[in-house]
Amino acid sequence: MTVRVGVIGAGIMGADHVNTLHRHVSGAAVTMVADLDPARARAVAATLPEARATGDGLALIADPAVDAVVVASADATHADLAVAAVQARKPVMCEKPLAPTVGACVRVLEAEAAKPRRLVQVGFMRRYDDGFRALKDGLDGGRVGQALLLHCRHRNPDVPPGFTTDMMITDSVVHDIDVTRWLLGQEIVATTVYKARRTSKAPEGLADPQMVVLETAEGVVVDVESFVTCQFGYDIRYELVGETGTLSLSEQAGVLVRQDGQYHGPIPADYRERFAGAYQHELQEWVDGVLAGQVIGPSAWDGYATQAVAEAAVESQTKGDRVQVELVERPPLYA
Ligand code: ISE
Repeated sequence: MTVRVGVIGAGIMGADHVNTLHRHVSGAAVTMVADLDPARARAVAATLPEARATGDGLALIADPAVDAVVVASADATHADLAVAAVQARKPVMCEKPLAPTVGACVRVLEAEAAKPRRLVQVGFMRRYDDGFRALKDGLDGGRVGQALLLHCRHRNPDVPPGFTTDMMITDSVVHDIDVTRWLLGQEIVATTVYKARRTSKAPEGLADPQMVVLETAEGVVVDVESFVTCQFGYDIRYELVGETGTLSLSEQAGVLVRQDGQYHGPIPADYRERFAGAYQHELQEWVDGVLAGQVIGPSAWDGYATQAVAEAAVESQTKGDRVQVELVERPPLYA
């Protein structure tokens, strides 16, 4: 059987997901592409053997030739599109963030609760990366005892025009928030953001870099370096400190060279290169789940809880204080 997938959003991530679904995922065919800019939708649809293009995401969701939906449009449109897909009882893989406000995330939770079955998956692709999975297996397997501290480094070479200080949290650190919750299996209860000395390489008005501290329900302290204009490449590092040892994410795939008294290797250019394998696993496991009638990846609850932490961190950015995270009660659907 084949899942007929409609992709909403033909920008960088939408086009990337179309390409991944078409070339690397079995059991799926992209039948429709939507974008507010119909010419952009047509250009991406033209890369496929048989796909229609539209300027209307809601029409794509309603279309009988679409069984399941990928949402990769502008962040502000995510919640409405996810709710429409849920109401049409079509599984939806929604890029992060689930919605740019906690209130809009709650609307998605309510829509799912009304069905009531899981139809929404959120695009936290790091959970599908081999290295991150090995880190979790090591911790869950008891290799270093209980987790005490987690050090995260999240560096981008540069940012697109219009990137703002709060987006360092809402666009970037959201991944580290999600990994923290998933890896440690605990909610985050408080956060404090520290702005470091500002790099001269940051565009006007961007407070880069920052250190985001997260505190979990069981007392693990997590520090996340967010540095979005580091210049040298895309650099993700993790070290978990346990009671009897540490677990570190291994270095990227690629060849390391020892030659002429030097030791060096490649640094990925961006997140699409670094996480190409993770995006493939994410979409393959989503398609397999859709075919089996079960969506099991990062849930709308994960999208909601991550957004709640992100909002608290943005508040801390402006206030300079520690901010507590308040969550609604977790609905039984996400037990
Ligand atoms: C980008 O939007 C992503 O989602 C990447 O995974 C992240 O590393 C990057 O910082 C974001 O800007």
